[in-house]
Amino acid sequence: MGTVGDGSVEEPINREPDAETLTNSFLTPSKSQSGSKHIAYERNHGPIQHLDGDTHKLTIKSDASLSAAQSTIVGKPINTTFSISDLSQFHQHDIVAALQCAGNRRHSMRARLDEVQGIDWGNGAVMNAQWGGVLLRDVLERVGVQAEDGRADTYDGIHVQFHSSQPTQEDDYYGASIPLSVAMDAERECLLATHMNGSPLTPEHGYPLRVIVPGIIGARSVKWLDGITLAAEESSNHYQKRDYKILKGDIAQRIQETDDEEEKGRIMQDEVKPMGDNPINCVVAVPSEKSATLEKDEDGRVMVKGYAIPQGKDGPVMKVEVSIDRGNTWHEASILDDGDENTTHPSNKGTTSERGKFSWVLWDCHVPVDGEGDVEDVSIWSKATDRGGNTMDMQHPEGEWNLRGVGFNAVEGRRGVKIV
Ligand SMILES: Nc1nc2c(c(=O)[nH]1)N[C@H]1C(S)=C(S)[C@@H](COP(=O)(O)O)O[C@H]1N2
Ligand SMILES: [Mo]
Repeated sequence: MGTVGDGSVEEPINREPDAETLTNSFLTPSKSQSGSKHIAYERNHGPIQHLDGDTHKLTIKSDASLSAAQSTIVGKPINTTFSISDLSQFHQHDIVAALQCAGNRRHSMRARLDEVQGIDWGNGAVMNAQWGGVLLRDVLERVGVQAEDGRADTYDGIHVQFHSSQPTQEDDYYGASIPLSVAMDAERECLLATHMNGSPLTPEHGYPLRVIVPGIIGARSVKWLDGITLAAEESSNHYQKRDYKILKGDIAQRIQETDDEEEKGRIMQDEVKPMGDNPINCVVAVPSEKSATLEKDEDGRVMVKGYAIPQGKDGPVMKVEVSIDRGNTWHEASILDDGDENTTHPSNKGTTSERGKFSWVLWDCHVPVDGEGDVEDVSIWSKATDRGGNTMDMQHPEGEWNLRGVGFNAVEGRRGVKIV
């Protein structure tokens, strides 16, 4: 049973903070201190679920689609059920990871490039949280999946499908999948999460159990998780097969030109691969979307602030640079949380050398402004580089269009700003 404010299948709750509020803290709280304001973004394709953590069950199965060889890896046939209390018996693991909706920054793409389909997200459809729970890998190993370290290709063609019995707008449940190689990758640290920032998940964020797939678009981090199926196919759920895809060029054109809904779906389903890793991203949060002017300080500098997210598992972000002259001069930003204890794996100190590999970084930069007078129509660019060497596309500073407005990561953060 839902309560007022949970949204419905027809009108789910979707909300985000403004980017300035969002970047006030390294870890994004679910709500403001008084509890009156939602802070961490919420993305729902159906009503928020209120589940009972004492009776909730997660069922893990293997599927008949697996070949004989695949069944050997998977340890066939699997059909096991865990309660939340069963899961609490596994080694408890914490990671700090950014969770970003693929539609983050869609408004900028729409306003700047061309019309796109989807919720008009600003720059706040992202959060950075400390997630606690158990490693998906540990649970899969327990039910019989072989750990094939160094031989990940033996997982080829096997998918881990996630299931949530939540009615959704486009399907009768919410589902997603990831390749088994990702689920078993020790470097990826996929979690079956029960906690966010040290407290049990709130209903909004998936209580009592959700998936967290670090470095991969938020759509795969299934909330209110009640089923996992190991199969030779991706999840057949709408949100895996017919949504969250980058539709551009000829494919976008064909989809736009046909009125046949079935044909549109078929093209999306059969011709385009699902989105996976987040692209590297760097976003200007201050000046916020609402402010059209920036004031110089007594040293003739302006203050620009933001956040940056690494690509896939190639984090952390090592460097952020800012330009207010269309890329002629770059100024190195300070990464604010550098060395901060929050950027480590909090309860696993000493067991990993990784510092905030899946975390965002917050940054700020004093940018010197040439000359005395006001400057009109300034574009603010910001560019991140991660440990894997990924950086942002300088060929298309304004960004590149795609039909669903997903994966936007333009270096141009703001345009039309006046410096006074
Ligand atoms: N069951 C379920 N899980 C879900 C969704 C959903 O609608 N239902 N939305 C997905 C999407 S698109 C995103 S971006 C993240 C958002 O997580 P949040 O609401 O905790 O911010 O959850 C994912 N998991
Ligand atoms: Mo999303």
